[in-house]
Amino acid sequence: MRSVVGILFMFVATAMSVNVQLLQPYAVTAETMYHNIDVNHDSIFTLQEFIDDFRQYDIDHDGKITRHEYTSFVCFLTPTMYQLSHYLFDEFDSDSNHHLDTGDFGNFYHLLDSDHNGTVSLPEWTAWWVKTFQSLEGADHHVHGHSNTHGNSMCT
Ligand SMILES: [Ca+2]
Ligand SMILES: [Ca+2]
Ligand SMILES: [Ca+2]
Repeated sequence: MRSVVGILFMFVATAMSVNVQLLQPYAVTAETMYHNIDVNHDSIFTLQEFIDDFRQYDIDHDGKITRHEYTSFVCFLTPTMYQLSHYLFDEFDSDSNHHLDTGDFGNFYHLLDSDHNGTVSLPEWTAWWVKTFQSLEGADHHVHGHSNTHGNSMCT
């Protein structure tokens, strides 16, 4: 399965509980994700590839991905990743309007494009994910304002 979160699942599918440290080394995990989302393998991850990747989460095909759609899909794939999926949703929902759409994907893409040259390179991609994975290590301690109690604590 080709998906950012799907690739994450490959690394943690055997975990009994959410533990982002199982994704270490983070740079290797991020590089694997980059190559999987770069569908045409031209070593350039485009905004369109990112949007296409997320389309599979839009269960009712209304062009928006709600938290419920996103986390339900994660539950379906790998229940052990359910809690982490809420943190990732918050990261992606850049305007905090509780659904993901092309505006969020554009914002996210430009956030990763740290040298503002219009494309997200592998080093730019890796830098963001390593930083995010490291920040999620402290997620249980509620360190940066994100609640870990959105919805149910486990898949139902
Ligand atoms: Ca939808
Ligand atoms: Ca949004
Ligand atoms: Ca760039």
